Amino acid sequence: MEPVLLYGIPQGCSFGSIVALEWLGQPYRLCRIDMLRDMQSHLYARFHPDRKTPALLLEDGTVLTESAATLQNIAARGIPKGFGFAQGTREFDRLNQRIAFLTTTYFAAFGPLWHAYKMDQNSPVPGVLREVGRETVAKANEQLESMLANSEWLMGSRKSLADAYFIGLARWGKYHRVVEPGQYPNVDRLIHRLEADPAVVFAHAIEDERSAASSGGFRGHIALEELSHRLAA
Ligand SMILES: N[C@@H](CCC(=O)N[C@@H](CS)C(=O)NCC(=O)O)C(=O)O
Repeated sequence: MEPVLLYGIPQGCSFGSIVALEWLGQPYRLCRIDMLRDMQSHLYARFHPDRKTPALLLEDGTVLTESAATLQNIAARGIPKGFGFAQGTREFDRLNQRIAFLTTTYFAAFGPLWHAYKMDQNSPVPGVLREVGRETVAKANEQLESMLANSEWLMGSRKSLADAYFIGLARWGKYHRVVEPGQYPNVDRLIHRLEADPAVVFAHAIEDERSAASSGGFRGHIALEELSHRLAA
């Protein structure tokens, strides 16, 4: 059976892995995880002991966690068509560097905002965390803004899986109301270019449970309960 991506809603960073699978064009399935409801189950812990998304169930029944690892797994499947790159090449290093920046610095910048989101809003702590988050997100966006100064895409002149992951996180600036339109023109240009991409339109439709037209190899959803027998012992 084809690989299955366990993606999280709402607003999961797994969004980028859905986009990546669409771009790859090979058969895959999706398993929807409501992060506020399904994640604490014993069953989910069998797929991801740390109870996070994404998780990629591979053909041999093993589960790959961590976005950086799942993206590189997806990239490697597309090496023959120039979608991923062999380790040791300059392109591999460049893609790896971009993914590393996004999964560490950029992802972590939003951490205080997500902590605040989950807290009792009557305490003064969420307000403080939101201020910290506003600063960390600004710093990370400034870094991105200069990376994109002379580049159409994060890797330069070609679209890559770093862009797929980026668009899943970039929306958090608007969601938490810490980034204004026009504040980072290069970042905004990349966001607009990506939002028009059919795979991104598809991933939004999937998350929102609207009718979604795949331009890749999507073979449908599968429930978590149905997946457990596929896990390697
Ligand atoms: N380092 C992990 C982070 C995964 C992560 O924190 N995922 C979030 C969604 S973006 C999650 O599952 N959150 C659920 C929770 O913390 O309860 C990765 O890159 O995959």
